[in-house]
Amino acid sequence: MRLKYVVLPLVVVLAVSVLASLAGPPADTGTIEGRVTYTGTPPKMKPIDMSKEPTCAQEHNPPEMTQNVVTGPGNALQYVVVYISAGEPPSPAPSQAVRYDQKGCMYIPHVLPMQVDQPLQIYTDDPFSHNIHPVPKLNPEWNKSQLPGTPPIQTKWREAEFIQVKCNIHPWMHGYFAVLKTSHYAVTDNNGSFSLKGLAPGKYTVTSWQEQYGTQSQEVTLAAGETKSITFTYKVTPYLY
Ligand SMILES: [Cu+2]
Repeated sequence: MRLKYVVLPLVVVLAVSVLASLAGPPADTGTIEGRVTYTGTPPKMKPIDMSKEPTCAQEHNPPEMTQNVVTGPGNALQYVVVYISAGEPPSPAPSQAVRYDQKGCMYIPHVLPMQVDQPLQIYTDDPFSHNIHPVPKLNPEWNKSQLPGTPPIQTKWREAEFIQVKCNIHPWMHGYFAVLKTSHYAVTDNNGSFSLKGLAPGKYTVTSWQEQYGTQSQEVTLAAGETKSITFTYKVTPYLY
């Protein structure tokens, strides 16, 4: 009897929201994009000696270089995390997992961004054991051995922070987890470029983080549908801290 008066509007509301989600972000959202660059003389990265694990030494010929400070054309800095650190409510954790790989005695990618409470899957692709050892300050610390051919480690992080990742078997293995409260983040590519899309109009704090040189922040006010371009510049020295 009365049911159709309830069901019909509900169907209409559902259909409209499905159509809206198919159309992508609302037209009035904007973008903050730009580059991360350096001035000064960056430290020289060194070839990684993998002779303790001959399979890896053979696989990387010429050897991989250390990744503490990776530069690109036009004074670009790669592997810098750029993210919204204030100006929006925390984003809900996505159910989709992020993937981290141990491959050829390297962590791939070198810097892996994710959100607080987002599932993290750590794979090993190597025919020998690793012992992955993240070193957090706010989250609980752990290390886990992973034999070849075993399923990925399934985990997540409760607190936002930048976590150094080491391997207790291969001391040269070195990477970072960037655990963030926002869904608006990027890691710079070899041109130092980043793009934060789908931002509602408002005033934001944008922060960049580089593993040797730390964080920098800028305030950016974004009007509806606007694209703003900003640059972060790090003063670098030939020495690692
Ligand atoms: Cu290892």
